[in-house]
Amino acid sequence: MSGKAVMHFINGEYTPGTSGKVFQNINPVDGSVICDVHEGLKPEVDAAVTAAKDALRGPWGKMTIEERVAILHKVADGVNARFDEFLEAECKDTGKPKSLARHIDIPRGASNFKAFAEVIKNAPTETFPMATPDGTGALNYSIRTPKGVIAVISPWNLPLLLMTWKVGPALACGNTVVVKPSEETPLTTSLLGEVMNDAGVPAGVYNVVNGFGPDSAGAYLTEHPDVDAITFTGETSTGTAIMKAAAVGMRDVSMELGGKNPAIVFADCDMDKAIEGVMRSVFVNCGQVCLGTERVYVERPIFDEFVARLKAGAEDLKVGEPDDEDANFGPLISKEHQEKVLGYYDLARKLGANVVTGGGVPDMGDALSGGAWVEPTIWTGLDDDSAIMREEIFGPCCHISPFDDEDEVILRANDTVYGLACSIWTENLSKSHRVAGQIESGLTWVNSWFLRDLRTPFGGSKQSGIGREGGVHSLEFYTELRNICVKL
Ligand code: NAD
Ligand code: 6OD
Repeated sequence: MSGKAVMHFINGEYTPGTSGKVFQNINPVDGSVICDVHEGLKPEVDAAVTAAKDALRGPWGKMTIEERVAILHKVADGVNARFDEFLEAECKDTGKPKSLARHIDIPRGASNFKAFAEVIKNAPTETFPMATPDGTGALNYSIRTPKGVIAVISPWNLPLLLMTWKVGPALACGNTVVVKPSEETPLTTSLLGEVMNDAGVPAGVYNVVNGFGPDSAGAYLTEHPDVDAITFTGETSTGTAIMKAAAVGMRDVSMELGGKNPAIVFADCDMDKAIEGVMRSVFVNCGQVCLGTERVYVERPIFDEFVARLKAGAEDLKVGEPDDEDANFGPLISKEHQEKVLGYYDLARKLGANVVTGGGVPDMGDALSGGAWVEPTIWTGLDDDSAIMREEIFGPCCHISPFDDEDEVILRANDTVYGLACSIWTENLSKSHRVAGQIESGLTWVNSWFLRDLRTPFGGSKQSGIGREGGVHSLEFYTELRNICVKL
């Protein structure tokens, strides 16, 4: 083991807890052990939730919005001041290229705090003056108050970005949080505790308990009766388990779940832009982005050219370790996930797919042979009802199918239990609006992908989620809107 064991962060202090259990944090690049992680069970979760509940009644609960906003700006500045440490930690946990995390994960980790500080500072509420029979009238006005203790359960694919995407608005609205990061990626969530202390966030406002889901910190946290709401990002099946836990005590949930996202490429697209965009949406972060494309539909006249150019792009990706500044393609998160993705690679072959490129494990040499590497992979030739076209793989792979007309492709794109994201590639403005409006997903991009404005609603339809976060929509989840009626 190389690093110090990762501890929980409870009531402003790092603690190993009392469970006496640790698990290993494994480096996906080569399978080596990065460090041990203390596992939290019921006592650690109890301590964190109690600290969070008490902190609501402490200085945090009495601060003005302006004071809270100033502190959140300091948190963002604190992340930026320690940018290289966050970068190192994130890339160690995930194996992703530093060139990627430097532009996405860490900057967004900081900006999530600033964006929601601004939202809460500028959020209006409503007022209704009303007439009364005695002629004196009454005034209704609404106020937003914090919901209380928020449980934040986060995944491993964009660990800091997705955790702060929840913690930022939760704190901006005056709540306190207990975070359970993914067992695969505990480092940046832990490091953020130091930043919170340095920024003057009162003890108990930001708490972290490490561990797994079932029979571990995740389940104990979501079952805890003093947790007032649960915000979750992860697999749809995990979201189902968490909703069941949340039903006890009628706790509110926000669910950001899986997807099987389509890209629709019309013959009148700008081919260079479409190839560049679909390359990113399929392969960035080794395909481990919830918004990523796994089904590509290409209008028949340009099908062969598109397939050939995407193949060339995939074969041009530079596979490498995080420190390799030329690398734009890292390993998957774990050997377990590698096994799952390779299982789909095998299944595609068995189902008769044409393997356009990839389908195996790259030769990374002896030193990296214990890592979770897979090849970027493209298939053609499968039916829309095959498992490859229906199940979320969450790897660097896509299937490309031809289509002949607009109505057909809309039907096929919507033929899924998921509804998270879609991208449409066309230079025809009317068509882009017409098609976008008929796609059953929470997020549709035209001639772009993962272009984010944090003021916009973010979330999934169907089995991709419940609720919307982002901008003022986050306030709906992280606050109670109360009406006060004053008889004049
Ligand atoms: P996961 O569901 O396996 O785990 C997510 C978190 O839930 C982890 O912290 C895990 O420990 C915890 N957990 C697991 N079981 C639990 C339980 N019973 N109770 C409480 N907590 C539990 O997801 P993952 O593998 O970490 O992430 C990949 C998945 O996340 C993919 O399906 C992807 O599409 C989805 N995702 C969705 C979005 C979105 O915005 N919609 C964003 C990122 C990832
Ligand atoms: O950009 C975001 O705010 C966000 N929640 C992205 C999710 C990416 C999924 O992997």
